[in-house]
Amino acid sequence: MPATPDLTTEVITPAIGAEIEGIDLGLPHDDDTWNRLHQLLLEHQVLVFRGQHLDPRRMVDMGRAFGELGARHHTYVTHADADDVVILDWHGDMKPDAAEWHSDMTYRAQPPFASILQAVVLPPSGGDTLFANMYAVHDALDSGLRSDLAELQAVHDMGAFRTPAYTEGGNAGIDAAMVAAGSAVHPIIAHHPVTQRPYLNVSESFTRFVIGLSAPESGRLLTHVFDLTNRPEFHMRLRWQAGTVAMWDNRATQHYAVNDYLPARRVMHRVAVATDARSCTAAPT
Ligand SMILES: O=C(O)CCC(=O)C(=O)O
Repeated sequence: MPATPDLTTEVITPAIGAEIEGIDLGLPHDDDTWNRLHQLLLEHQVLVFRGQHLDPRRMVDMGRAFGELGARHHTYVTHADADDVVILDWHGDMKPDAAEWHSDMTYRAQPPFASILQAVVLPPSGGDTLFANMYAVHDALDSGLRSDLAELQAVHDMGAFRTPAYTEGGNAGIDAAMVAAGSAVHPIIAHHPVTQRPYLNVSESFTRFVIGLSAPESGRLLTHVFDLTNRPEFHMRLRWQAGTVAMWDNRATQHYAVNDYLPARRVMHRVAVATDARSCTAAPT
């Protein structure tokens, strides 16, 4: 095992993200190193590691250093060498499905704690990913609205993933996909299980309806808070290089994969870490 690496941290924006240098994630590391990375993840919410080129099995090992894997996505294909690695492969006239603000799989009662994503094939330009700090979005809410939202919960479901389900199977296809993906009610303002900080826990991809409101009231309220997530002062923008690995804390962040590169090809590998081994807590409720 290599000596505990001397990590260098470069903050990406005041809101969110840090590039971490001085570590080869393809090598085994001691607990101190993984603990340090976990601490950095809590602090910066998104960690970016350049030049890693991880074999899918090493991505799995990295994920397992943080917790149990699982919560595989209901539609993506998995890698032949490691079925905990899903492949996101977009090209030609396909319609990439992540060009919307979201936190991963919040239509589940226990969404994954973190995701690890590696760029494998990139278009000549474009294909960046934006990340938003949802603590900061919460903190920017008007105080009256914030206390109203603190009392409310919302339903999350699979959102636009209905389209491929319908195209492939009609009404029955949607019903089956909704059952497979499930739906979940979460508080609109959740508390991070480790930092205890409040964050805004609704996304335009997956939050459908505010419990207890009429449809127009729910729509107006959600549109208002989705608009806040769009403000660039809460963001970082990751320009990928092949072999760049990013890890994000799925609990108080959202991300948006910019769809500006087709028909060129973009291939990413992703591992979802279901539980946070260091906090023994799985769900951001
Ligand atoms: O492809 C990307 O940059 C992000 C993909 C994504 O949204 C996800 O992994 O949840």
